[in-house]
Amino acid sequence: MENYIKSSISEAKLGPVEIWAWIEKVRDTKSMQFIVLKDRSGKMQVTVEKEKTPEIAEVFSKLTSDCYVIVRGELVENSFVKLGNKEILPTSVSVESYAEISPIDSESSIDQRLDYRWIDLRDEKKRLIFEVQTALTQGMRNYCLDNNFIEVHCPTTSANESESGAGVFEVKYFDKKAYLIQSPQFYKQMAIASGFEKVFISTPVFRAEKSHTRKHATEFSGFDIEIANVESEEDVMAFEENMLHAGIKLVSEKYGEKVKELLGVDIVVPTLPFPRITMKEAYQILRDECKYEIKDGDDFDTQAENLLTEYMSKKTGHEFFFVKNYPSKVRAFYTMKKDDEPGYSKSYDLYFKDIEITSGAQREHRADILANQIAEKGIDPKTMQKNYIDFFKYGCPPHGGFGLGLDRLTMILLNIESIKEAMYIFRGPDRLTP
Ligand code: AMO
Repeated sequence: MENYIKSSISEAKLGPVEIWAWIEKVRDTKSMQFIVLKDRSGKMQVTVEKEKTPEIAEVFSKLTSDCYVIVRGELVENSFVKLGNKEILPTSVSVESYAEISPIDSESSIDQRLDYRWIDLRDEKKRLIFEVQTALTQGMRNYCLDNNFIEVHCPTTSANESESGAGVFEVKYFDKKAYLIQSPQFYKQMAIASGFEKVFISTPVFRAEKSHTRKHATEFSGFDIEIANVESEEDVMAFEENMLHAGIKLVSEKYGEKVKELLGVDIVVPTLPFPRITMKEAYQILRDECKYEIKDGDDFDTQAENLLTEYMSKKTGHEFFFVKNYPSKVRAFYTMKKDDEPGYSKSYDLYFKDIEITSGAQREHRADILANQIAEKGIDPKTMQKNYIDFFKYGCPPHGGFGLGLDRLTMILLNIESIKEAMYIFRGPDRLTP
């Protein structure tokens, strides 16, 4: 009885092997069969001489692409085999799963492909997106851990909305109404009031917005940070640019070459610091350089954003830039106002190429001022007393933080056309499956 060594395709050694793999294709000729197996690590040929092993040939003759098999046999060298100059001469094959003909192919539309996302993802180019995302979060996470951060896990339900303006999903919570979190905003600020000083949260975030754009999803992955003892938004921005640098550097080291080869994209590790402009400077640039009419105090619309990002990219040659000190009226109630510039706040957004990937700010940590700011936004502060404003009534350090959209970051980093392809499973206004 031969002792077959179970291994992945790339690790298989010459001699008796056992390979668990997908069938990529079967080529059946009169006297021979050539089968290509594939797993995550690579591809390998199985060669069957029909006359020698008719019972094995019989099994393979019924198999099509995407069946899943366990093949045992002898891995031998053969310089005629294009695929790695090796082949398996099988002694047995067991079919673990038969596959019907795939309902999608390379011509299918993105929405057809998303209907069968698990098949769509079998492509190594698609898998690479998630290998990159894993390295990206590993790099960012390591940066947080090296800086003594605590990771906290929080509920995705809440009694309140935290981001006025962004839509919220209501859920039935026994006899009460609850919301799915639009951001872990309250929970991360609570950690600061708990004395945790530096926290990060990786969590699903929900937005009930009927937007059909390349950058909107109704549920996405938030990577959120909150830091105590910040003196302004600048401390938060400095942390973020370093964290992103660490994440992208790891991606470049681990996957730079593969991304170039398979996706044709250069992973550019950004230089530090990232360029910064204030919102007032942005108004000036839009009016003077881009000939775009915008009033002080207004938020950007899409056209303003496009013009500004194009200008900044030309001017700085950098793929990232911060816009800081937004008018208070366009920012959430938790944002600290600027003392020295009435009407403006200690807030920022970070752009990566033409897409906003982060919002951040120093927060208002004084309970009475916070309650006033909530009222100014037309919300009754009593509705947020117990589960938010009270966090700041019993002592709380000054603090700030940011929310980073991981899917948008992945999309821009890999030059992917739509967020639908940058996230593992997309959720949008018309999609709740798979
Ligand atoms: P904001 O609402 O700007 O800020 O969200 C933070 C980041 O989340 C991503 N994002 C989205 N990604 C995909 N689809 C969407 N519909 C979507 N909406 C937002 C973006 C965005 O920059 N609480 C604050 C953050 C903070 O101040 O800490 C917040 O949620 O990348």
